[in-house]
Amino acid sequence: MTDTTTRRAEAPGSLPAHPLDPARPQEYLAGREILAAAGLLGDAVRFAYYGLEEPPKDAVLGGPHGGSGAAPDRRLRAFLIDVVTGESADVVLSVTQRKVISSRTLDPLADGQVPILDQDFALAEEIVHADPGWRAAMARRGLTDVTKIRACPLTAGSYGVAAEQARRMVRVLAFVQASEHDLAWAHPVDGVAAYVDLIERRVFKMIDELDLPVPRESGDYDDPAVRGPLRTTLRPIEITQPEGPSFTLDGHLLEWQGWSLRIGFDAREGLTLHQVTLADDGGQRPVIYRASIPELVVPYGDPAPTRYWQNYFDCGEYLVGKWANSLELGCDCLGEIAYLDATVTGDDGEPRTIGNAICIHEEDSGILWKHTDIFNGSAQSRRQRRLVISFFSTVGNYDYGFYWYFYLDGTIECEVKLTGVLFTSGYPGDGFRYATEVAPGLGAPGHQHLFSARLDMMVDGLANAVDEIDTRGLPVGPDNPHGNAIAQTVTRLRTESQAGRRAAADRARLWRVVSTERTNRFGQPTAFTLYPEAAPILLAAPGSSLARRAVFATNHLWVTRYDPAHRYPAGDFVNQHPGGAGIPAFTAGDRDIDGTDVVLWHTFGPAHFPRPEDWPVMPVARCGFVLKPTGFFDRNPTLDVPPPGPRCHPAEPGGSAR
Ligand SMILES: [Cu+2]
Repeated sequence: MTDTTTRRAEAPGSLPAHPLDPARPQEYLAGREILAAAGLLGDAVRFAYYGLEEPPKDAVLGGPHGGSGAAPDRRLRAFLIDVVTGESADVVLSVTQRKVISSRTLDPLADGQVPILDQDFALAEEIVHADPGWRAAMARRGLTDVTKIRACPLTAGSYGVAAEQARRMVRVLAFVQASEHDLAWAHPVDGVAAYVDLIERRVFKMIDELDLPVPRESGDYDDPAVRGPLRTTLRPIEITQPEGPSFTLDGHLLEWQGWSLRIGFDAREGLTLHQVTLADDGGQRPVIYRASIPELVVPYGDPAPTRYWQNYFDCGEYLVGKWANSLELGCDCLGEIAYLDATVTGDDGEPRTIGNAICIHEEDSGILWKHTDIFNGSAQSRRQRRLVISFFSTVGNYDYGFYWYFYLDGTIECEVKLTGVLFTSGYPGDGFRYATEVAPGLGAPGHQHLFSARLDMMVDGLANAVDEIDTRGLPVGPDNPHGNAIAQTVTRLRTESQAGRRAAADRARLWRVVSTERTNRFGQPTAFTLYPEAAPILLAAPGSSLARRAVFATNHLWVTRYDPAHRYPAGDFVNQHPGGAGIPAFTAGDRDIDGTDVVLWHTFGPAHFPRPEDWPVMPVARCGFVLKPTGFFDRNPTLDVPPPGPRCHPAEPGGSAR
């Protein structure tokens, strides 16, 4: 194997070099001491979230890394919960000033709950295993050995039920794991849902409505009896870069082929990209101030009384970054790889470093451009390359790979790879509309994966605006007598209410982020354009609980004016939140967004009705979006890319390509 690791970015003990660098282990520890000294850490207090409180943009851009002035405070934000009383608080502290800056006690009815804790996984199982009602429900199904039943703590949502709203609760579904290596997802115990109060540590309600047999067929794809013998016909593919990669990584600053960006990582959002700029005219031109996927909701479409509430917000409720995988060279990442570690914390606020969490490498990406000219005989082709920054996270049954690609021609692409194991149910029989039968008696309900990308744009500066571009054929008329006319219509989205938009595949709808200050040689604004995939938005009914809680997913695009407090599109506290937070609150003021500092919120992701081929482990499905420079450059910026090798030069027929 020729794959190699180029370098590690830094020693874990070194001091932060930049205000946007992720929080370090010693900062988490110092922060915990500050919280303890302020009396906020009793024995029963746990950290449901702990991460860097990024300084506001003006403090970064005006500081020593962007201009003049002092470096901003290093601050951390903690969501604390007392697991005996249930009281939760949102606390911001300054490591620099060694003090608590703010602390607010949450009101569960208005704010909902802090995210699921690590300990809740084991606790939920312990609680149902000890509950006589749940044991009786299992026994009725012939399941008397509860040690072989796995329980999932599933976020409860908010359905206006008084007995639920003031509690910190999860709903628990069960799966049989007959042996240590059995794949439990293959054996759902459908029809039983236990509602668990995590503070009282008891089952307060049982739903036991349906009696489908537990599907028996093994889903253990590691088991030779299930998968069969491994194929022997694949010959090696080796990727070599004998002179090393073309990027440099200095701490968290990554530079490649004119691109410059900073890499961050957060327990809630996972990978974050900062200060993305492109070299041109001897300087670095800003493109994006910050890009991340701060929310992801997975709503399931089976209306069964035991499962209608299944919709998981994997960032706001489960903290997708906390579940990042340690990536293996030669397995997860091929070629000349640089890794960055990520540090998150456990329930006790103790730092936990995930080695090799972020993978950085360069890839060949096929043809960049190519032409054989029929007149001058020039035959030229160039190879496209991309810089890949990625991480993988396992949230329960699913695994998500988050990939950001930067290309030689200025294109930026975000791709999410969805894999892992389907969430399963019993399959009642032919004609059942809400699931696919993927093994005998085993259903996989239809669902969506709706991601929200937060793109804090900065195209050639802070003064930006967003245009919606539609391309349409025009009707026959005096200007179009033969009916062949194709035209673009450009509509400026002037206010936040106007900028709640849906994709339109039949019009090739695009959204263009333009500089309102800089123009290109044609006098047109320099711009980057968002190309959406136009998959369905939220399919849950308007007026449903989920439509209130995931307003962000009811459009493909929102545009807001930058506000440092607007970070999460379903609100800061998502777990059991009744709705109305995030996007609807951010846009309530209907601010002017023409020529200001704008943030785009882009919803994307598949409506996933599973196939039998998605079982027992799902081949990667892809979704994402693309951002392309549009008049940002005055012409193709890759004419200077050299031919890939001597054989790519034909024998000088008509001189070099112009
Ligand atoms: Cu899916």
